[in-house]
Amino acid sequence: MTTLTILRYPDPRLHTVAKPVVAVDARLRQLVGDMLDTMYAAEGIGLAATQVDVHERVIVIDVSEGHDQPLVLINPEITWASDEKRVGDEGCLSVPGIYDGVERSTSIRVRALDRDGKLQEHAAEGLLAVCIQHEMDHLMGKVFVEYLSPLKRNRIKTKMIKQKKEDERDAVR
Ligand code: QAP
Ligand code: CO
Repeated sequence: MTTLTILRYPDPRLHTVAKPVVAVDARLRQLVGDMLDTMYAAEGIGLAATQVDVHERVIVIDVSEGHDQPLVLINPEITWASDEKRVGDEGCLSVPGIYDGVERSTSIRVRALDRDGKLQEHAAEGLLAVCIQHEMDHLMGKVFVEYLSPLKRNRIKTKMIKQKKEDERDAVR
């Protein structure tokens, strides 16, 4: 079991645009395994490679109750998104303690390679659809707080910087 360090907003590396994966090989499967370990350890429901400072198009998600249904999306592309949208509260492992409303399509279709390199198409709605859209934003260098007002975003930024300083102080104590 290997857990990776999750970048915290406002780290500028979170704004890197990820490149397509060129081969689903042993190195990539190791990355996927480490990302799943990291997501489960942090009690998250989704994690994009961008958040662990790997700038390739890889996402892991598990919205199941038992945390036993991992979904791995490599080079994901949204092939359809409903015009119907809804505002729902989101959080992010890179912005701990912050939750706010974001408008997303309620239903989507996504095409992606799985961890065996096989092309799959998934239909998603509800929390899964929201989570896929949230994680795909990360691959484009976008963090959910960027949908909020500049006032809210600046408050969050200040809070995160203060929290980081406190964490660093606690680490040497
Ligand atoms: C994205 O986020 C998401 O603040 C995944 O203290 C979230 O796994 C999509 C987490 C909600 C749709 C709805 C956040 C854990 C986990 C925190 C996460 C925290 C501990 C966030
Ligand atoms: Co996130």
